[in-house]
Amino acid sequence: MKTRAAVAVQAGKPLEIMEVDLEGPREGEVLIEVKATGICHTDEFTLSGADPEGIFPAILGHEGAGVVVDVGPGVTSLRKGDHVIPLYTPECRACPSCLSQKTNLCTAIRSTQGQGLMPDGTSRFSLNGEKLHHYMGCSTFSNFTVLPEIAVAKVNPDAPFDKICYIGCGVTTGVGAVINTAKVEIGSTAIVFGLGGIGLNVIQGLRLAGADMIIGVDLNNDKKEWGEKFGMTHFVNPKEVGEDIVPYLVNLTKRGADQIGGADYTFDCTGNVHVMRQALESAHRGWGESIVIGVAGAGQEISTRPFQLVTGRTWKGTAFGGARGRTDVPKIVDWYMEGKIDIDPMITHTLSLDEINKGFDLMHAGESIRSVVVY
Ligand code: NAD
Ligand code: AHE
Ligand code: ZN
Repeated sequence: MKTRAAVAVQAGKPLEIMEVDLEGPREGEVLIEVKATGICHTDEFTLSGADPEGIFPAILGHEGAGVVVDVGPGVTSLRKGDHVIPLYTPECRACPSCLSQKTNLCTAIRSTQGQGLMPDGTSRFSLNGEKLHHYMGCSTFSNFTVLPEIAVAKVNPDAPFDKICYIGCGVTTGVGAVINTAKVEIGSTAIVFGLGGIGLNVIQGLRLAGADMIIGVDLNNDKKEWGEKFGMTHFVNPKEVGEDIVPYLVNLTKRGADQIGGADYTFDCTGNVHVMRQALESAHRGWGESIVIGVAGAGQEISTRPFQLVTGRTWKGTAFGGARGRTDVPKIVDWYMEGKIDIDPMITHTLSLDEINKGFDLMHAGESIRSVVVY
């Protein structure tokens, strides 16, 4: 079949909207009509050329929602008409990682996914007979896409596509980092670095978990109002602190009899390795945990004095908020439908596929939280 898609032809170039060829689903695969897709900073990261796994030409996008329109042979858990969210972190429930119950990082199809291919090593997308690559196993910047059954979560059919697409990455990543990865306790102190589409969801996750002090750090003062909407209690702009931000934050988190300072939990939502260090070092001596969410470019490395770890701080990372997609994503959709979490105010811009490059411009300018493309 033919489908309209935004194609990443080359790193650093705007996406090109065109009609491409899409093969139907093979064994264990489903064809999905994507109804809406968010634009995540990770799409920008890959398009920019900073992603060591970036492959071109490719169809990017990994934050979608849509409807199953066809199923391949052997598919048992999905049928035509199901409302679904594509999963860049699948859940096969059979690989050693899934069976370990220690991680959400299913390894069943990770190697082909990283090569921009379906599990059988081929692509369903092409243009004039030339292969186009899949991206993060999702390629939601195409009106129709094919996914393996294990990478699809079936969700409440009453939920609006243009909002729940955000659960396909940003919402789950932010809320899940708090609940699944950090396992934040009631009364905790926390610092969130970077108040974009991920950081604001960390903030709403912290509110949900009952954190007392939720400090947001961003270079953009417009983010103060945004953070406060979702539960932030204090805002810090490093440019205005006029000193090293770490001692400033350690001082700010001194409470009652505990005059050591440092937050119980800190989160990097910037992808900047210098910020990751600040986040680790502003965690509390003895027990503070710092969670890396941001994705850093090829060649970037993190560093700190080992003494920071010797004295009891823990550095952790999280992908997709530690969520097991087929199990957890439907629950998060229900939380949204029940009013337990907010999504609507964070979707600041709704665009057509033809306008998708504007979504990247808005992100660069710091003017959007999430732009969503509606097909
Ligand atoms: P975004 O562009 O919406 O937000 C980034 C925010 O960080 C902006 O508000 C910006 O002003 C702020 N910022 C930039 N530099 C800063 C600095 N030095 N100090 C303080 N604030 C700073 O991006 P997003 O969509 O929220 O994504 C954030 C990061 O998370 C990206 O690196 C993205 O690739 C990554 N990500 C990771 C996962 C995962 O599973 N681990 C999932 C989604 C996104
Ligand atoms: N390809 C990059 C890493 C990109 C990355 O870390 N991706 C996150 C999701 S970001 C979503 O917006 C992730 O899930 N990582 C786990 C995985 O298996 O990819 C690189 O540096 O090579
Ligand atoms: Zn993402």
